[in-house]
Amino acid sequence: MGLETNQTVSELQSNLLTGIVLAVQANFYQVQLDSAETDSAVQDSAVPGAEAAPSLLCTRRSRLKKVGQTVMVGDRVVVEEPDWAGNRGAIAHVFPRQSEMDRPAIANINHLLLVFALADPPLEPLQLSRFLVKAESTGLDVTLCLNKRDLLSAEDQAYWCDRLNAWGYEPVLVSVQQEEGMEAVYRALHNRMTLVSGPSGVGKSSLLNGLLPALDLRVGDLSGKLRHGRHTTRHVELFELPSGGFLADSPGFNQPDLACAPGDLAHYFPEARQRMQHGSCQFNDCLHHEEPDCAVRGDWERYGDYLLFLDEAIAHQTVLDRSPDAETTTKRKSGSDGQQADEPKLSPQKYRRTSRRSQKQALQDLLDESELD
Ligand SMILES: Nc1nc2c(ncn2[C@@H]2O[C@H](COP(=O)(O)OP(=O)(O)O)[C@@H](O)[C@H]2O)c(=O)[nH]1
Ligand SMILES: [Mg+2]
Ligand SMILES: [Zn+2]
Repeated sequence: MGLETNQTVSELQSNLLTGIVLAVQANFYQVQLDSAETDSAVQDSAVPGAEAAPSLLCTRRSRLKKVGQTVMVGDRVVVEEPDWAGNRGAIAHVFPRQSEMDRPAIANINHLLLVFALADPPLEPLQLSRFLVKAESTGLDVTLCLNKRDLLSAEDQAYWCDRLNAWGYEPVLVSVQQEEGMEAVYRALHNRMTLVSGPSGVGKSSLLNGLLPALDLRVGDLSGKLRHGRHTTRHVELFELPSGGFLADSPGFNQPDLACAPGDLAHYFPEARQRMQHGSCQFNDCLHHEEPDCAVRGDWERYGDYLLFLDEAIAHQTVLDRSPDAETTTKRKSGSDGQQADEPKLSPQKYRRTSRRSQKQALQDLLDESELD
């Protein structure tokens, strides 16, 4: 009794089971516990064959539901009532998020790895520009990785490097297949929470498979397990890197929408940012189009892309201005969709008293099943 009340805050904290949400399906959360604190807990419970950092299939405490606290992939959480034998637990607390994304729904990402192919499919500058602007709009660090360099001559590789340098980027050229240039990718990923993004067919799944040998993701959109066509990575899931850090594969999307405020757009082009640093426009609200005395308008390569995206941003803004509710129907903010996520889609009884391996399998089956439609 006396001992308990004399516990310091840090002692209490060190008794908390904390972890990270790797995957979410229906109202189940796969939580990987932080290894340092689970070592002793697992040893205490003397579970034969228990690994150093087990992952538990968790539910969300009803207290969290009541206050509308959602749980997302990437969330750092406190787990209570661990059932080591059944690998179950309950999420009792969600730590404040460092970042939060809507599509895909993921928390605490601090780095984007944008992957494009130099060839097969051919590198489309406008598409790359669109992805880069979308990436810049998140405010996160961006690493641009150009894959399949094995398909290009040294001259053609140098051409793309020079061209992208002029855009303000230093791309990392790799061949995932030939395992060339990968050291720079490892360095960029080390100890970060990275979301991998890019169009389909550029080698994202191949890259993740290379980084996480135990993974065996579908390559070429064919299921490794089910051999079922038309599979795309739709559910976001986090994977721990052996060397430290986490990676998430994002659902493939080919044409990210540029739903930003027109006045923000120029800030998402490094070339325009540089021009704004060195000079200033006559008008504070200059959109760098036809205004007099503009420091940004000029003959830089992507100025045409800027004008094209500006039209899109203005069109988006016009829609928003006309209907004040448009934002809420197109954007699913966390907190408001909490109820939706609570809809029980599967009976929890299904998962009782099963081994960790079969629970992991069950979650994977869920993920796979819901990708079949
Ligand atoms: N030549 C070449 N092909 C690659 C390379 N990396 C991946 N591929 C191929 O590109 C195709 C698409 O790869 P995948 O990983 O499924 O791309 P994802 O759609 O972005 O996930 C597959 O046929 C891969 O074998 C590479 O470095 N060089
Ligand atoms: Mg893929
Ligand atoms: Zn201007």
